[in-house]
Amino acid sequence: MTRQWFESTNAEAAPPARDRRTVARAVAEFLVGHGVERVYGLCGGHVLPIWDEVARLGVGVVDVRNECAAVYMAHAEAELTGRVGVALVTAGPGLTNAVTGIANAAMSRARVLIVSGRVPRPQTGMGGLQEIPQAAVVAPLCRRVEVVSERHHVLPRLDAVFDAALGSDGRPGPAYIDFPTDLLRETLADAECDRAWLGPRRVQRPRPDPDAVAAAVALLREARRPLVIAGRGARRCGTGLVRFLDGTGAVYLDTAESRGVVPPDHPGAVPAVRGRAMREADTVITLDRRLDFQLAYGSRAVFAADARFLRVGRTGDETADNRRGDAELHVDADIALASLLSAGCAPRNLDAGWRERLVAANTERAGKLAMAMREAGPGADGRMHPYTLISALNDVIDSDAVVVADGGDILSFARVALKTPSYLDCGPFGCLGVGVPFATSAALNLPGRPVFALIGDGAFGFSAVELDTAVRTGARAVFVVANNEGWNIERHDQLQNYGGNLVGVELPGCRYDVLATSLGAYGERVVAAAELPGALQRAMERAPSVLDVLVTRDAVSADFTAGLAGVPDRQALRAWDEAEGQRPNPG
Ligand SMILES: Cc1ncc(C[n+]2csc(CCOP(=O)(O)OP(=O)(O)O)c2C)c(N)n1
Repeated sequence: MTRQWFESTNAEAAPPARDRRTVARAVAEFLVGHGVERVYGLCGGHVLPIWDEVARLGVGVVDVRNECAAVYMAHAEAELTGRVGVALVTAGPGLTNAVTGIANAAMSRARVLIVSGRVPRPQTGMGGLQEIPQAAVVAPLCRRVEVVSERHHVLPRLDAVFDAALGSDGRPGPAYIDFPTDLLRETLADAECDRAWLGPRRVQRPRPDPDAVAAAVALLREARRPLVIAGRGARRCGTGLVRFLDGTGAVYLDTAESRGVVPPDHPGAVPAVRGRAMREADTVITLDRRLDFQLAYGSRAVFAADARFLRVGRTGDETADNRRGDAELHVDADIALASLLSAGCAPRNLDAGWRERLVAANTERAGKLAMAMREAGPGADGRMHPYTLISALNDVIDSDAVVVADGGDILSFARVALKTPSYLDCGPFGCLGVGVPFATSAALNLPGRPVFALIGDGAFGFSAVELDTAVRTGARAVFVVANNEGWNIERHDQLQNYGGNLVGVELPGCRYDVLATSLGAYGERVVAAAELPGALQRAMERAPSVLDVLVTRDAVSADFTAGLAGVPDRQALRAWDEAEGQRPNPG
């Protein structure tokens, strides 16, 4: 069977827009006016008036199989393009299905707008079809929530939620708006539709306070062992971040939020000795990066007890979460770095030996990893090591590629060893299931760029049916399933910490390649390492495609060894947890 795509961008085929400007039409015009070229969603009567109008206006409608995937796809568009990603979901279960995606976007501060319908006003509170308190469900997760009931509120409230998602006056993140279906069908009079609302706002970017810059410069000049840790704001910096590293002699750690901004071979980059850099730096510069569990909450037990922090970010979320900065700059990272450099922030007395030792240790560790990858043999079950799969993938991932990782152990192996020029993964929400939707969205939004997703077999199951969406929309992504027939990182946890009482961690016998072919994608099972290069070539040529690669369950990942899966009490990693416990006055 040949599957064909009918992305509803076929505005020419659709009946022309109606003369009457309904509220739904105005919503669609607003989205078009704000540069929205594509929405992700699933149809439903409560939201069909908007669904219909966006398609008539030529906006692409990527129709998914579960609303959660729509939000993931909007999230990926936002992350990869900087635009606001829009999900259009119906009332009730449409929205509740979307909630995991909304929470994920909230944790990742992704620019996502969720548009929904709701029960018609005359039926409100009467037990109508699909009626739940939608705004209350999403309120804790969204930067702004608007429940529209009046025609003259439609455009101003859309403007407010769009701007909130964009984060032009604060941190970005998901925003939500809904309309009762009867309102969507009403006509919007000219007086109720000021065209000024239909265009995007001019984004204004604050300048740094000179006193705050002076304090930051003073702190940096005294630094002997400076470390920069970059979050999402670094993406704005381009070469400015490299200039800052070169100008200050700081060592550098990226995070998943800032992957790709600084080339991995930059002389200051020390990703393989992350813990040591955190422990030994005397000055830590966080760029638009929360001190969350991945950064030990900024703890004095993990970072040097007397380390001083310069925190850069637009809001208190990025400059004072868990730990106040000794200096704080409330501006975008690129503006902050340029101001600091031009104010002469270079350290006066850099400990060059420290940097050299750290870089040498990083090189040694990276060498060991390369050797471990080369030598990684099969497990006792005879199946290939995940590193063998990752090595084969690295051979085909070029600097143009977008790479997605999703899973437990396999995500941990990928984080250490997979080439990730542009990168998305489960994020701080640990959100299994993003792999297929993220990669599908990447392929749609960045056509021509190769897209690879490396996904655990467990994680794959959450969104596997979205392969159908990839096929229908012609999203040419390569999905590689690392199939160890289990929820392996949890299985290891049960083996080590629960006396081997294995409960609910087996996923035997699934054929993800056959699943793929049943949905019209190319599918191939790979058992032997020698088959990988050929299979990857075929998968790239015939994408969307699934390689179902059997990997060993005996390989133990760094995340498992570090204790992440076991969820320690005070910190995310066991060593950090123990250090925290030994602090005289933990607080
Ligand atoms: C939605 C969701 N459910 C459950 C978990 C808990 N969890 C974390 S890793 C993991 C196992 C993942 O298995 P798989 O994707 O097959 O990767 P593997 O560990 O086998 O490499 C589970 C269940 C989670 N993070 N997210």
